[in-house]
Amino acid sequence: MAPTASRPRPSSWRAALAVILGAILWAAAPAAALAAPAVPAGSPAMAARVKGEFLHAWTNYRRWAWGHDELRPLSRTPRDWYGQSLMMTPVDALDTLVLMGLDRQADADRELIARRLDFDKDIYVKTFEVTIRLMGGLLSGYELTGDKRLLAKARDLGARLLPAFDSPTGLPYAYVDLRTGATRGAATNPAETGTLILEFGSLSKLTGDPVYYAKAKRALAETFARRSKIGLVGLGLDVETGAWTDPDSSIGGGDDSYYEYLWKCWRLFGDPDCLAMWRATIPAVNRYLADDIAGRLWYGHADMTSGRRAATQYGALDAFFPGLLALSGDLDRAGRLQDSSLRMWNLHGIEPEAIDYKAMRIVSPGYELRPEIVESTFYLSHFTGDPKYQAMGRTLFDDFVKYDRTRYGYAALKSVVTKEKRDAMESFVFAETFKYFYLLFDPSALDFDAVTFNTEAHPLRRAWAHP
Ligand code: DMJ
Repeated sequence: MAPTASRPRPSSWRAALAVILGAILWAAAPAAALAAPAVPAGSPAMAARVKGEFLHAWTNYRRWAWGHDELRPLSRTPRDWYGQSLMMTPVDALDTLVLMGLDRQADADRELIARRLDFDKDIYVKTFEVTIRLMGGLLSGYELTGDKRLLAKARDLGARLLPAFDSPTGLPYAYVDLRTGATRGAATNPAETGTLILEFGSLSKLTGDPVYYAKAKRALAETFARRSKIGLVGLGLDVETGAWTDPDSSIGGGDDSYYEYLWKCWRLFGDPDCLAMWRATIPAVNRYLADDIAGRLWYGHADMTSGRRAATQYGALDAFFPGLLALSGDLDRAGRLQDSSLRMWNLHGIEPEAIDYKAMRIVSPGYELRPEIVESTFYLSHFTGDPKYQAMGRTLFDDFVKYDRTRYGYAALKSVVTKEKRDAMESFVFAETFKYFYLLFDPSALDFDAVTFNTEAHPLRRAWAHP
């Protein structure tokens, strides 16, 4: 997708005509017809602010940590996850730089990656994280820029990760050594076993080698096959025995993107098996995990076998779910749950990692600069066209800047109560948090219908079908 292939901005007379026609249709149309997506106009001033803040973080990353995985935004020192850099921030940030039209910075970043990113390292890496951040970022970077060096890197990485799937069940080990292919970490969860198909599948389609799609799809299907009789998955899974080690079921961390990839695998590849798995899963999620407390919709935890409520906990990671509900067509639940996410955010002016939604009190007080609530605001704005979501995004962004901005970037919070900062700025801030803010306020920057975002917000398209 070339960034230039973006939606044209409607001229003012066309916009006026659309409003008049909309009003006529509103009066005449049946309720179902009103659900059609209406892309909001956005806010150029807010988009410019977001871009300015993104540049503040990026410029400091460049100055103090160039080539390293991350910048520590309080001490202005670099951090590498595994002692050696895999360029998490440069790869995660590349497509955001392109979408924001920061061409000079994007070119410099792309050269850094193409020339210096080297996967031939004797280190155990997390299969899931490296796939969603690095493979996802390299693939979307390739699709946006046409730079074949990025595709070659993605392929090299994919080949090095393949041994992860060599378990007795086909479920991937949590860690694989990039040089030797040795594996470790039999203990894993559905998010880690089931969030690989978008990246590995795209790699197969782009290279013509079916092995990647096949391995990742098997891992997804093996996860699904282990659902309980009532259709839920748990939280802990052993890749060697295939047995559950933790029966807790939720939409939160450890399960979250497993659901996401069931739907998105269908959306990106049109794979009917993925649609069937989604259809066999989402009713159970809505039945056993959804929770109505005083007229408000939340999603809590339940035992995967009995469906009994295990905890009334919801958090920053769960806040992706309104976006997924909206993308899959359930705007009613999506809107209600998003209102609850905003309530969680407003408890202390910025969201904590987790709350007990029944008592409305904090369970885990940190804020990691997570994107999920912004992501859902973006999807809801796209699908409803309701200006309320632009206003919501403005509130979120104002708070984000107010509490997280530092002299050298953006910092996580130790506690949303005290607002004390932590010396950490994860690469997903560049890949996701700023990107979803930007696209919320400038929807014309990308053709939404042409792409499917991986769980790290890297837009993937059917590039193999329409090169
Ligand atoms: C990101 O790496 C991805 O969005 C993942 O699916 C969940 N956690 C972080 C952001 O919070």
